[in-house]
Amino acid sequence: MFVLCWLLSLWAAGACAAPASDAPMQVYTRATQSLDGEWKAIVDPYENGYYNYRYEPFDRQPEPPPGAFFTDSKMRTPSELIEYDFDKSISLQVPGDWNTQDPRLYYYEGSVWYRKKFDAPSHRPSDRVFVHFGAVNYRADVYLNGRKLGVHEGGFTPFRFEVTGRLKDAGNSLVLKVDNKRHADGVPTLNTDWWNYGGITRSVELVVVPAVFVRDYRLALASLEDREVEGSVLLDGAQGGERVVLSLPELGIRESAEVAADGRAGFRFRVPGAHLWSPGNPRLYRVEIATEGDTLVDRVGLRTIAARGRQLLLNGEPVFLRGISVHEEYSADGGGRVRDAQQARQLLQWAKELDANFVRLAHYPHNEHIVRLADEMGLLAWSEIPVYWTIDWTNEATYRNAQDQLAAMIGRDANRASVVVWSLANETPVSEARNRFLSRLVAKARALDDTRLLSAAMEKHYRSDDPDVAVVEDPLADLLDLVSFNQYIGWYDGPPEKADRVRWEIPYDKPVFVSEFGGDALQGLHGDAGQIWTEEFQENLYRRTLAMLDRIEGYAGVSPWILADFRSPRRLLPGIQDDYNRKGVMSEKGVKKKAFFVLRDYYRGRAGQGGGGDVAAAGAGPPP
Ligand code: GCB
Repeated sequence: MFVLCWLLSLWAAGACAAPASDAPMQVYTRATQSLDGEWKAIVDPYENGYYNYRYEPFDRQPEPPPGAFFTDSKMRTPSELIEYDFDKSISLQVPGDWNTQDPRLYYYEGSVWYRKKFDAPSHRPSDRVFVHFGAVNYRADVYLNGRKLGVHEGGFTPFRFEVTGRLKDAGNSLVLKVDNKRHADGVPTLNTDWWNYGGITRSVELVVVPAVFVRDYRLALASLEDREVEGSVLLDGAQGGERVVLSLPELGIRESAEVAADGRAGFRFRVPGAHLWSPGNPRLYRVEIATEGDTLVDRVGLRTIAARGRQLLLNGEPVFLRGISVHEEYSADGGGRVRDAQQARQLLQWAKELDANFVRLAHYPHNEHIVRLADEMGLLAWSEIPVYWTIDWTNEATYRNAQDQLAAMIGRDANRASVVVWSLANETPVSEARNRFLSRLVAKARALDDTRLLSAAMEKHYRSDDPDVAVVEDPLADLLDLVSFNQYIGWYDGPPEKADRVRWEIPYDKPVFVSEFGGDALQGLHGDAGQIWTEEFQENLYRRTLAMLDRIEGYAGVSPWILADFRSPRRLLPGIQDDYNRKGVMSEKGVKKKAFFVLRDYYRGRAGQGGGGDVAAAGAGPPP
C-alpha cells in the first residue's frame, strides 16, 4: 500500500489523501509539541486556492501549480504571478473560532486557509509522529509540505494523521483548508439554534511516540458488589506477545498481561479499598499503563451508573440530577467557542454555584478540558452528538458521519467518570426513517460502551382527549435507558400559568429526565411577571415549571435551558436578542438573572435529600 501510495503521490498531490483517523488515541496527558498560537490565514470565499478556473480541484492534479494555496508558494522570480501570500495575510489564534477574531468574519460561512510553519519535534529515527487536531469546524482538508494528508468532517471531535517520515527538520508547512459551510446532509444539518463558529477551534499538537505505543485503554468498575475493575489496553504497532503493565499505585494494583496479535490485552482485578467517585467525593486515582519504551499516565474515577425501574442509581444509590444545560461558548471576554481550560472551568464553576451536580453538554461533544474538569470538580455529565432537529435520515453517508462522531466522542471520553449519559439526538421528528437511523446508532453506542446510560432529548405531545395531559411516547424510548424530553410550557407553549394544570403521562418503567425547559429574559430588564423578556417573567416560569416537574412520576433530574445566553443567528430581535438566545439563567457576561436564584434554591432543597448531601431519591416528590 505504501509503495502504491508513493507512486500515486508522484502523480497527484492528493492521491493518497485518506480520511483522517478518528480511531481513539489518548493524547491529552502526553507531552506534546503544541502548534497552538498564531497561524497565518487567508479568507477564501470562492475557494480560489482550491479550484482552478474550470472548477477542478488542484489537489487532484499531478503537479499542483503554485496557485494552489496548499503549496504555500512564494514568488521565485520578479515576474512570477502568485496571487496569495500567507506571510502577508491576517493572523488567527489557534485554538479559536474565526468569527470572534475579526469583525469581517462574524457571519462568515465558507473556506479559510490556515498555515503554520514549524520545525520537527526532536525524535529518534525509530519514533512515530502524529499531528493531532482537537477539533476543526466543520470540514478540514489537511496538507503537509504541499502534499495532502487527508480530510476530516465533523466539527467537534478529535482526529489525527500519522506523519512519520514526512517531516523536514525545519520549516515544515502545515496548511488546512477549513470550511464551515452548512449542508443539508451534514451532522448537524442546515438548521440549528447555535452559532456556526468556524475554524481550528481546539488545540493542534505533534505527538511523538515509539514504534509500539499505548494507543488507548479502558478502565471501568464492572461490579459494584465485588469492587471489580475491568480494563483493556490497545498497543499500536504491536505484533502480539508484548507485555503491558497496568498500575493504580495508590491502590497497590500492578497487573501484567500479554497482548494478542491485534495489540489488545484485557485485565480484571479487585480494588476492595477503593473510594468510589461521586459528585460529593470526586476521588481520582492515578493509572499508569506501561509497555517497553512507552508509558501512558492518566487519572480515573471508579463508579457505576445504572437505571433500575424508574430509579437512577449512582454507585447503587438513588441520585437526582440537579443539572444545567451548557453550550461550549464563553462570551465574558469577547466570546466565541471556549478556548482553554480556564474558560471551561469557569462554566463548570457557575454550574457549581447553582448547586448543580450535573451538566448537559449540549448539543455536540465539548472540548476535553471540560469533561476532565468535571471529573475533578465532581460534576456528572451528559455528552451528545449533533444529531439535531432534522437530519438526512435516509442518507447512508449522513448516518456514517453521525456514527463516526459518536465513536470519536465515546473513544475520547470513555474513561471519564463524570460522563454518565451518551445522548444520540435532540428533538428529532418521529418517522420510520428516523427510527431506523437512531436505532442503528443505539446499537452502535451499546457496542462501543455498555457501561453508561443512553438517552436522547425527545419531545412531548398532548392527549387528544385531554389537552391538559402531556404525553412522552416515542418508539425510540423503548431502546434508551433514560427517558429524556424537552418541553417549553410557558414559552413556546402557552403562558407559565399553564404549568399549574398540566399532568404528565410517561408510560415507561424508566427514569425520567427533563433535558430542557426555559424562557428568554434580557438581564437587567425588569417588569411584572406577565411581561415577556423580563427577568420576572423568566423567574415566574421557573417557579411554576419546577413545581410541575416535581409531580412527574419517575422524575430523576432536570437540566434547564440554559446556563448562559449564547449566540444564535435565529435570534434577531433588536434591543432584546441582538443575536443571542436569551434563555440563560445568566447573561453572556456571567451576570446572574433572577431565575438563577430560583433554580439554586430548588437545588439546595433537593441536595438535602439522600446520601452524602449529593444523592437524592429519584421521583421523591417536591423538595422540603
Ligand atoms: C430547543 C433546542 C435548543 C434551543 C431551544 C430554544 O428545544 O433543543 O437547542 O436553543 O429549544 O431556545 O428554542
